[in-house]
Amino acid sequence: MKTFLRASAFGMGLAIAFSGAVAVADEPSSEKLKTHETTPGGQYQPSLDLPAGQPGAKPGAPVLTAEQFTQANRIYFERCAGCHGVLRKGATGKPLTTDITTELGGEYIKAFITYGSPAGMPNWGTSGDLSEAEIELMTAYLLNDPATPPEWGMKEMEGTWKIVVPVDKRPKKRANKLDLDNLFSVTLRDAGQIALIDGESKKIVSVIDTGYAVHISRVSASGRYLYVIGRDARINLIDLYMDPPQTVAEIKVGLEARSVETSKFKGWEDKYAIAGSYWPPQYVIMDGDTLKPQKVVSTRGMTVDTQEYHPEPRVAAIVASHYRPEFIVNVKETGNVLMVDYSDLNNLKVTTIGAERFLHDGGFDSTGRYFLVAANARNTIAVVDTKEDKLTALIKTGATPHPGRGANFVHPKFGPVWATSHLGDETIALIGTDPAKHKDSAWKVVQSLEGQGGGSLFIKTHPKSTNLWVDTPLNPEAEISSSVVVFDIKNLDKGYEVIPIGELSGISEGVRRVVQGEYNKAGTEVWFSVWNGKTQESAIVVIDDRTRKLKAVIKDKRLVTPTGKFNVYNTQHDVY
Ligand code: DHE
Repeated sequence: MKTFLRASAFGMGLAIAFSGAVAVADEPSSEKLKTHETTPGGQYQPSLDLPAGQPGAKPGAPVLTAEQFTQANRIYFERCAGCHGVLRKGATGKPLTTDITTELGGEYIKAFITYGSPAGMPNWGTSGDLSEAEIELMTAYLLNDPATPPEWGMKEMEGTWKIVVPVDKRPKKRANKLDLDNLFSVTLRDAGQIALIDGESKKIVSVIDTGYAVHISRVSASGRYLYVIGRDARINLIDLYMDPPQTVAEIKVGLEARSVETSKFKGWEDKYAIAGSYWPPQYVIMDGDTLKPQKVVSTRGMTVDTQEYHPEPRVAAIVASHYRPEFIVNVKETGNVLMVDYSDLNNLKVTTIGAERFLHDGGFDSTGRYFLVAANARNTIAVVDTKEDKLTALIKTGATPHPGRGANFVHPKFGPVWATSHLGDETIALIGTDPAKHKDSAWKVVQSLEGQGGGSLFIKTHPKSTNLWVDTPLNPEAEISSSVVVFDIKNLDKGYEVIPIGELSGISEGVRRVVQGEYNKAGTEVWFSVWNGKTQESAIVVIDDRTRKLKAVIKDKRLVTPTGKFNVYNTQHDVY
């Protein structure tokens, strides 16, 4: 048993008096620590960057100056809020409200932050991510009441809404000669930009400023408009018909966000856009061609299992139904899938489908009828029937499924399947999706493939391809995180071939994480990002899908931290 007693030699001039030394549990063994440091999940936690006012000092708790509070707040939102919640009421991590932290005591908290826990708390101290002074600061911060970031309603949205090019000043028809169907929108994560890259020539057509740490791009039903959302909840509406394509409207829909989508049901094409936010927990429906906000709806409510109130359930993936005028909104912490009917915004009808907690990302089956979404912290895939608006199944897969939008193909034995890889283990789960013709296989894991390791984020194939590609960017082994594997769909039992994308890029510096395969329109090439640090060289590596050989390496000093890539045609038509 070890007690953690450390004098408060506080680099920031903050003297914290903790009431007595607290004995804590055994320091984890070095082997456990190693496991913990190298858990891919620990490296993939949401970070937030929210402004929040300092609450009054809590009686008996260490006092923080405004400067210290601002620093602690930033660290909390960047490192902790993703798991412990903005309001510190707990999410995938434990609650950290002051009744609990006071009971635990300062020394215990310090030790926990320093060493982490095998249950999933990262070892911020021994990993070198936080200095001793920062850990002292965070401990003092946690002994005080949490800061509440501001709400963001219609007034704030309207205050940030900007029409850059009014609808009547935009071209009536396409004004450029680009092959729009085969254009790629590439996230330049740390540059706060996207690059539009021509699929044929592999040349950058333009680089457009967007929100901070852009997350995803989505394309309107007609293919004209591109919606890009940043972590700072800023949306750029880009008109692909202009020469060159450019931002025609902008809005900030909250303080933290990840998802944006556009109406796709027949008769409603391009009419509306929707964005979901992490903070405040809400979604907003906007006009599709201007982003004018029309309806803001909170997602606060009861959890699906224990039916307790959750104050900050974040909006994760959103997709547009092909069967009804509905958006499918996945609420992470409550585990509800909301079918939001946009045909009458005043008399808004929302069907709440109870699924499973911690919904994150997902995609449609090949028919576009069923939506499969990962309840990642529950090792489950939830299936929703978007025709009947009902939960179809909850399927246990491996540890922390992370499909992106998943991959659809016809299995030689089990018929149509949808696949997901996993963050927490090396398996790839194939789930039968055809209840009409392959009833016995439907909504079951019909086969589990073994990939090269955990830390996978995205899996991809194309209707014209017989390859199934699996990345592993968060695997702790450099060789694995800088390569991908590919399976032959016609002969899955043969195992995989490793393609060393990082090496093929010709880049020798950095970790060269290889992330997210994306096909060109024809399904003949697959593009991977080689994602290095902001000041290092990154690239996009294009592989010939048939031969699995290198076709091109796209390098350009403007390609700063490329991550997600969205082929216009495939994104517009939900091809994956
Ligand atoms: Fe993502 C999709 C949330 C970190 C690249 N990411 C999504 C979606 C959500 C989400 C909810 C689904 C959106 C949709 O379909 O509407 N991502 C989060 C996080 O909360 C998390 C864990 C941490 C954070 O603070 O953001 C996170 N994501 C990352 C990354 O670190 C990645 C690898 C690099 C990056 O650019 O930030 C990353 N996320 C992506 C990509 C998609 C995505 C490329 C879209 C995949 C697709 O094929 O549609």
